[in-house]
Amino acid sequence: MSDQYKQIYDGVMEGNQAAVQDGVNAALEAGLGAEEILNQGMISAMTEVGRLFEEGEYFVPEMLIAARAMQAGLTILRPALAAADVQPKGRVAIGTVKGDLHDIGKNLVAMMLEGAGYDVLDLGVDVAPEKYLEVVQNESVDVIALSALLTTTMPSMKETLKVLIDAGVRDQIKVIVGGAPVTDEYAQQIGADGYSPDASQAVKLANLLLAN
Ligand code: B1M
Repeated sequence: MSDQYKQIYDGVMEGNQAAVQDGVNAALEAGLGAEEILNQGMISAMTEVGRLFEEGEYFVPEMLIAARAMQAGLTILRPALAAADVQPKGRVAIGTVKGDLHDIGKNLVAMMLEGAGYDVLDLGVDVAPEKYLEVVQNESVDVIALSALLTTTMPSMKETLKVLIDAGVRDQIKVIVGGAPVTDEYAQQIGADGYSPDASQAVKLANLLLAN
């Protein structure tokens, strides 16, 4: 790995926003391609962060600061990516379901997906089933990701699927679910396409479902 990619990679791993931004600026000035900077500097680091999280070496705080460092770098890289017409791996709309205001886990999932090369549309919290439907109908998304932290708001996941089915758009997209009280069994019961227990596995699930 060249020194410039390594500075970005190490900066993401260490959650050092300034180092990542300096590294991205230096790499762009040196004429390196935006896609290579994204893949070799950032996505490879976030993949490693996900692996360390799964192995219990990184915890949520480390993953959050790494994701924030990557976002800081992306802010600088985004115009160059747009100019280079780099295609995202897919488009994911993510939100916390109706009645639920918890967004820390959802934000982490959004950042990890973005770090993995997805175009992420963050719908925020307290997202009604009808809002997801509107997004599916108007925003050409590939995946809808639903987060719920309360047992009382989990039924909104089922309701969202029903609204998508009733509108005849269910087959156009993949629906994935997660959040502390959600289980694989529940995901199967409501007819979601997949469940992920954490942010790192949400990326793997999206990759699997979209065959990336
Ligand atoms: Co609330 N809260 N809270 N809360 N809160 C919990 C969830 C609770 C377990 C606490 C407890 O009682 N022990 C409990 C829920 C009980 C239940 O229903 N099972 C609870 C409650 C009851 C409430 C209120 C009702 C309290 C009240 O007012 N009486 C209220 C509800 C408000 C509402 O939403 N309408 C409430 C409010 C709040 C705060 C606003 C104060 C705050 C939220 C701030 C915010 O999010 N901006 C808050 C917090 C912080 C928590 C705890 C302490 C932490 C949640 C968190 O951020 N975890 C939580 C207790 C706990 O979990 N220890 C609790 C860290 C985060 C990284 O993990 O969100 O699980 P998590 O996300 C993970 C995975 O779940 C997964 O990946 C993430 C990263 O690995 N994941 C997905 C999440 N979404 C995914 C989507 C996917 C895939 C994976 O898509 C495919």
